[in-house]
Amino acid sequence: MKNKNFYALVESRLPRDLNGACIETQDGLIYSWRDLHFASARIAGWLASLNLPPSADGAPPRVAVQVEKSPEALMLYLATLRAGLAYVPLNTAYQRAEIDYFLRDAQPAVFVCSPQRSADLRPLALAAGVAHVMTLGEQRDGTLLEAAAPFADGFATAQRRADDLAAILYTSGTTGRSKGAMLSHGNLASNALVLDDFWGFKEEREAGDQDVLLHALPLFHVHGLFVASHAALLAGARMLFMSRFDPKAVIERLPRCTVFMGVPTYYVRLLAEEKFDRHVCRNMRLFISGSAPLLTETFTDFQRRSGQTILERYGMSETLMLTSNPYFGIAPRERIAGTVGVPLPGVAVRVVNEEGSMCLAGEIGGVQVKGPNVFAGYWQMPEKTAEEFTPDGFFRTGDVGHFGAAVLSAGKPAHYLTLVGRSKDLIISGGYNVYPKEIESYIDRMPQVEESAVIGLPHGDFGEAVAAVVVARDPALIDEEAIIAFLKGQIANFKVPKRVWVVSELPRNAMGKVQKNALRERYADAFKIA
Ligand code: MLC
Repeated sequence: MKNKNFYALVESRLPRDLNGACIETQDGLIYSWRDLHFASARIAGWLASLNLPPSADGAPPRVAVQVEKSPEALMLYLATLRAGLAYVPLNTAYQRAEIDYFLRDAQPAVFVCSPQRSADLRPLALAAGVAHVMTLGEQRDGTLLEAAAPFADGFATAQRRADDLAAILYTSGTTGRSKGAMLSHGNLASNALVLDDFWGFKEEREAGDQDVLLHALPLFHVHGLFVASHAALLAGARMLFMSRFDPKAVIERLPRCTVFMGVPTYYVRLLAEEKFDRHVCRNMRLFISGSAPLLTETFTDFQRRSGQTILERYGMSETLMLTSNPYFGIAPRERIAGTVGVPLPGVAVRVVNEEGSMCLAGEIGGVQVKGPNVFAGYWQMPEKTAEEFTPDGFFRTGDVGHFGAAVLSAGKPAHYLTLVGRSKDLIISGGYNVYPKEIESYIDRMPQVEESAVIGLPHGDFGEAVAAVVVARDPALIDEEAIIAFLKGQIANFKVPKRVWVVSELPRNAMGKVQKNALRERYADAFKIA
């Protein structure tokens, strides 16, 4: 039987010359393909030596990881797959209470955190039942690499089937409780192979040209961990790793690169730099944007300044990549601003109205998807999983959109998808999803608070910013500062409202439901778009 472990695919694509550069860090350190392959073997060897048993339901043991970005963090991810275990990446912004929830929910056998957070998180992890707590720092420090050092440079990648669990990605939920999206080796492989072709990596490789990917995204979400890293790994492309996005450092490195991927905030910040121009982008063949809507204004400004047409694509943790504007064979203008392009090969995308019938071109409805890239369900939430799938196996994305022309966007070709909103109450800030319900539940815990409504407001830098409107039991007892101070340290900073208004009551409709639209209108200019 062919091994469907995602790492087996990576292995089959390793460049012939293993001495070639695979990752280059900001400090100028160069890791070869051999380094990547050997070091991931040693970590996989250590993981295998733990002899971790699968869960009672057969799920592979989990390895939860909250570490800063580094080549070793990528090696740890690959090692986890090689050893046949499931990877659970956690945002570095998550605070104690959030980590506690994820550890109790995922029940990992191994937790790896940064050395700086070990004193705080180790007791928490042990109390949650984690057997092995290790550390991994940004500078090759920590206990994990020490433990892995004695193991062999070779490791026989564990045999896995396509539908075996490879990773669990936590996404916040409308109810405030995060859900773990279970992705299989087959999900990862099918999406990576499609993108290899669709975005021209394969063509470059076959032409003997080596792509260089400027990797500025974090390594704990689909975009940076799967889309970007997988593209480079399968293409044999060199990655220039930046520990975090910094527009000036990106501009310095762009002349050596061919591909860049980012969230819209990255493009807005690049445009704010005087030095960003055509010359800087002279060797670039592709800029890709995703994870949040790209404003038409950013798309056109970018085109004018750099001569490059951003390719916008659409995906999510549960489904990996779904649609993309075209790369090949079509004039750049056929990357249409405001659309997320066409369904990727092998991915079925349909727009369905409230009666469950397919929408006509231009008619707005719920976006549903099916394909080898779509996840199997939410970790230990069979009911939630059943709710989110239709009887014929399509996943309800929660996004609302239309194919082709619509009143709002006349003239778009019939097979292009445009997203116009979300059926779920969700804010996307700088590429991170924030569910208002979760933030409201924290604010409502303050004894001085009667109730709260959390909304997303237009923001020049983050696209949308989180804001809260709060009704106090006694307005003299609480203010914006106190509410923000209460939230910081409990939830990740990107979820903390950037503004809070204390009011006497919230607007409600006849049914008594809070009218968030009215609030969004009232405070629309709070973060005036630059
Ligand atoms: C940081 N801050 C944010 C924020 N990021 N606030 C709102 N939204 C965000 N996204 C806050 C910090 O908490 C801090 O607040 C202040 O801003 C400065 O922090 P920072 O760390 O210096 O911020 P910065 O490094 O500038 O980060 C901004 C960013 C980053 C845009 C570079 O958020 C980022 O890299 N985003 C990418 C997210 C991503 O990878 N998404 C992919 C998801 S996958 P304070 O109060 O402490 O000052 C997905 C699927 C798909 O969605 O299809 O791709």
